[in-house]
Amino acid sequence: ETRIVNILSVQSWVAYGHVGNAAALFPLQRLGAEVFAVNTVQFSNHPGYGDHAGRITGGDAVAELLAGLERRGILPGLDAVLSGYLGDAGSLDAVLGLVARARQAHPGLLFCCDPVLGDRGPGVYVAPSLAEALRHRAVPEADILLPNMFELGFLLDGPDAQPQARDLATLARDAARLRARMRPGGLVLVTSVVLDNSPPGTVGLFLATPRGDHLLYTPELPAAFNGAGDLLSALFLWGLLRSDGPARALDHAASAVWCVLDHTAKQGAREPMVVQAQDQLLSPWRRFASVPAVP
Ligand code: PXL
Repeated sequence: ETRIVNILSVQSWVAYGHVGNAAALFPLQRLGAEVFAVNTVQFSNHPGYGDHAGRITGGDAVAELLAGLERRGILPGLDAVLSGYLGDAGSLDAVLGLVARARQAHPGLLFCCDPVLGDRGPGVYVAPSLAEALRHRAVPEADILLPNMFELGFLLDGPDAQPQARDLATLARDAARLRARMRPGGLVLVTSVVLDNSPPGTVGLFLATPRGDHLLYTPELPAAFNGAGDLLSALFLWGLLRSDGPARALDHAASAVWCVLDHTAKQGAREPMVVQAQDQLLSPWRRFASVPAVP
C-alpha cells in the first residue's frame, strides 16, 4: 500500500510544547501522512501554564485559509478532516462547510471531530456558542467523535447533563445515544473513562461501533499531560485510514500514546515528547489490547 493518506487537521498551534496541531502534525507526518494543517489559534504555549501570548485566528480567517486550500484542488484527494480545539463557533462553521464540499468530491471522506469543549473540573471552557454548535451542528456530520466523559454528557444533554456515567451499562447506553445522532456507521471513542468498577490505578477508553463495543484500560501515569487527547485522535484516525478496523486502531493508538507519555513522565517533562519518543509511534514497546465490552 503506497497511496499517500491526505488529512486536513484544523486545531490550535503552540510554539512551545505539544497540544493541538503541535501534538498531531509531526506524529502524522512521521507515520507517513500528508497533513494540511490549519491553525485555529497561535499561542506561545498552552493556556494551562497560567500565562500565554498570542491570539485566536477567528472564523473569518479560518474560512479564508480553507478556501485558499480548496483552490489548490485538495478536496478530491482528501481522506479525512480532523478537528480539535477550534477557538470560536465561526471556525466550526468553516470546517463543516469544507466537510460538506469535500464529501461531494469524495463520498468516503471521514470527519473525525474531537469535541474539545470542557472537562470535569473546569466545566465548559470554550465559548457557549461553540459548545452548542459542536452539540447541534458537528455531531450530525461526524463519522468519529472522541469526547471525554464530561463532553459525552454535554453533547447528549447540554448544560443540564446528568452526572457522568459510573457503570459500564450507563456508559454504553450514552455512547449508543450519541452514535444514533451521528452519520451511519459512526464511531464514538470515549476518553478518560473511570468507572466504579475500573481496575484501580487505570484510565479507560471505551469504543462504541456498529458491530459492538470495546474497552481498554491503561495504567495511570504519574502526571496528566495536555495534548494526550490530541495525539490520540490523530493516531486513532490514522489507524482507521489504514483500514486496521476500529478495535485494532484503538489498540495501536492507545499503546503509542501511553508509551510516548510514559517516556515523557520518566524524563520528568511536562509536554508530550513526540519528537524524542517518535519511534514509539510506529512500534510501541508496550502493547495494550481492547476487549469486547459486555455490560
Ligand atoms: O488539548 C486540547 C487543547 C488544545 N489547544 C488548546 C487548548 C486545549 C484544551 O484546553 O486550550 C489551545
